[in-house]
Amino acid sequence: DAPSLAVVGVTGAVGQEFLSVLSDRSFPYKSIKLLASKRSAGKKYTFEDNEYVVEELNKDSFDDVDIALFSAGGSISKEYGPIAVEKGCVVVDNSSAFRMVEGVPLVIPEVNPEAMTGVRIGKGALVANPNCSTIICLMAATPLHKRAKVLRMVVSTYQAASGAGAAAMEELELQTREVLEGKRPTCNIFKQQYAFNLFSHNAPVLPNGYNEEEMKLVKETRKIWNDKDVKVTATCIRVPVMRAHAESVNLQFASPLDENEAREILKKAPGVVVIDDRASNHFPTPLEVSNKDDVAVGRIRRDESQDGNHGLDIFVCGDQIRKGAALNAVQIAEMLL
Ligand code: A2P
Ligand code: 11C
Repeated sequence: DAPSLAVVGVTGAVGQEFLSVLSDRSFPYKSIKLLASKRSAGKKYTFEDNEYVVEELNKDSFDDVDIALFSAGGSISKEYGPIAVEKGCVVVDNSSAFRMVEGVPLVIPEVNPEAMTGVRIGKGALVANPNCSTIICLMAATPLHKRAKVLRMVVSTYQAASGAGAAAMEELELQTREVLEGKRPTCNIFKQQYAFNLFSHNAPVLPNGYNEEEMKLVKETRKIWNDKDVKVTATCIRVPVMRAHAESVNLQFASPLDENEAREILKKAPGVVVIDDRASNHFPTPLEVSNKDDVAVGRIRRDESQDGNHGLDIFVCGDQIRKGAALNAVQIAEMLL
């Protein structure tokens, strides 16, 4: 029997993408329930030729739901995730609420599918979708890690508006227009001007000086790779790009790995495309990966500051809403079928 589905946060940027991805991938379902806040209750969406009315999320929403895709923020996940699990639902949660909880699988299907062992329809469970920056980084770094073992990874991100939700995307568009018209830009989502600017990621800054987004890259990588010793350091920056993140990743390996072999490994990696044309200076861009499933990798080169072939630099771009969120979550749900 096809599962019954629920989408929590359906009016949001990721919620809408859940619907597109489910449809694109012909995900089988018996029924689908669209859930959001009271503000959106009654709103209508057409999905696969049928009209659905958004319902207000409540504690009875998950009666008879087999799989729920959540993307309505961490506090909603914390409140309603356990209620859904109690009712026997498998929750695939896009928030950070449960990622680091022991026993909750944190899954990128191409990277650590084994983490899904024992999770099945009919048995309530939480499964966490990693942070978008982590997913996009590890899609490229993992095939190299499997060959030469990463000892240390230095990540610098260039993160799109979509990571902060639909309202941030709207604000970027509005501000761009306002600035061009010589008006003062509206700053509701971020405290500073976003259009024609960039700034340190808006996540709270912690006592160690890193922000939460940076520490997610550190901790989530260790959990997903099941390697508590891997050294990761990150600097996360918000750039005025609509929906795809870019990341510069420097890798230090235990075993030598030359750039040509790395390029061949990445060409064969599932969910990865290599765009690495030095002659025409053509490498991945956020625009080229927008609305695409694959993560693009380029600038693959030996790190000349490291001995022998023990270091590589790569540049990665991935659609934040798709592989960074909705697609990865739907792929997790597909593993249950
Ligand atoms: P709503 O549109 O009704 O506020 P984004 O990440 O793009 O900002 O989207 C956030 C999503 O989370 C939206 O679908 C939003 O619905 C939903 N959401 C926010 N607060 C609640 C809530 N209290 N109950 C259910 N859904 C919520
Ligand atoms: C961003 N990754 O691009 C963030 C937002 O842990 O899921 C999502 C935070 C998270 O801003």
